[in-house]
Amino acid sequence: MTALSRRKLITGGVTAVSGIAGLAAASRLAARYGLVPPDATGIYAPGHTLTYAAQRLIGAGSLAREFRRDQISRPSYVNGKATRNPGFVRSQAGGFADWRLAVDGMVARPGSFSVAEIRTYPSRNQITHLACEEGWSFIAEWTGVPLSHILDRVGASPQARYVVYQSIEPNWWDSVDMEDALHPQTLVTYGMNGGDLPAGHGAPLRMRVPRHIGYKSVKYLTRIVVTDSLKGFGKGMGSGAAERGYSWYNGI
Ligand SMILES: Nc1nc2c(c(=O)[nH]1)N[C@H]1C(S)=C(S)[C@@H](COP(=O)(O)O)O[C@H]1N2
Ligand SMILES: [Mo]
Repeated sequence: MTALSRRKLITGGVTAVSGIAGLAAASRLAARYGLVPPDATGIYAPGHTLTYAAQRLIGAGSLAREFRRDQISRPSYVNGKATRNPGFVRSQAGGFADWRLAVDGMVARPGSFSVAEIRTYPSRNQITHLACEEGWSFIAEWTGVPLSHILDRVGASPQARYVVYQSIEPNWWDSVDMEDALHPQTLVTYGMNGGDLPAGHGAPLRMRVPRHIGYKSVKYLTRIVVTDSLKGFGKGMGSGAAERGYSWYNGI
């Protein structure tokens, strides 16, 4: 069977049984094809699984909307002040000269990159919408290097299934599957609206995942880990936010 006809078959199966009565059956089918998200436990399991499986099978590869420059929100909404994390404050005082982004896990060439080094990689600009789960949102232009470029550089293993990313703030970490990690709009950003990324928006480096709700765009990025399982990270739900009650998969 070709990949396309296999995908059609699975899509048909998952959606055909997706009425309320079919949730459990859809979950079982999704499980068989590795389409169960890491936070699918207890009463949320069928709903989370169905959302994720349907997105992966039907919405695969789609792009988040991009806007025109005159649609950029001015001023940008900032979710409070910059972090007071001591490591951040110290590094900021030195102009982030000592900030490092460590990239390891299932990679051939683990590395630790300075902000200056990351700025030399091929960059991309995009004007996208960031929506918080609390109801506010803003449009901004983001500049950064595609995560896929960094994964290429370090030689990420083809067996990898997820990319975990961590902030200098211990509670803020998240992960995406390889489809979102390799997505052309998923960027490690250092610029916003034509200037440097402001401290409150996550300087000096921030993961920007415009296909997902705001909390997946983790600020003050310090580490990226390539892995085939999320079990060894925190409570195994793939996300600090998921441990606080939000969904791991929250695609838009
Ligand atoms: N490190 C870190 N990343 C974070 C957060 C945070 O508090 N700390 N807040 C998240 C949430 S809930 C949202 S909605 C967005 C807000 O982005 P902004 O501060 O650029 O407006 O950042 C996300 N990334
Ligand atoms: Mo948020």
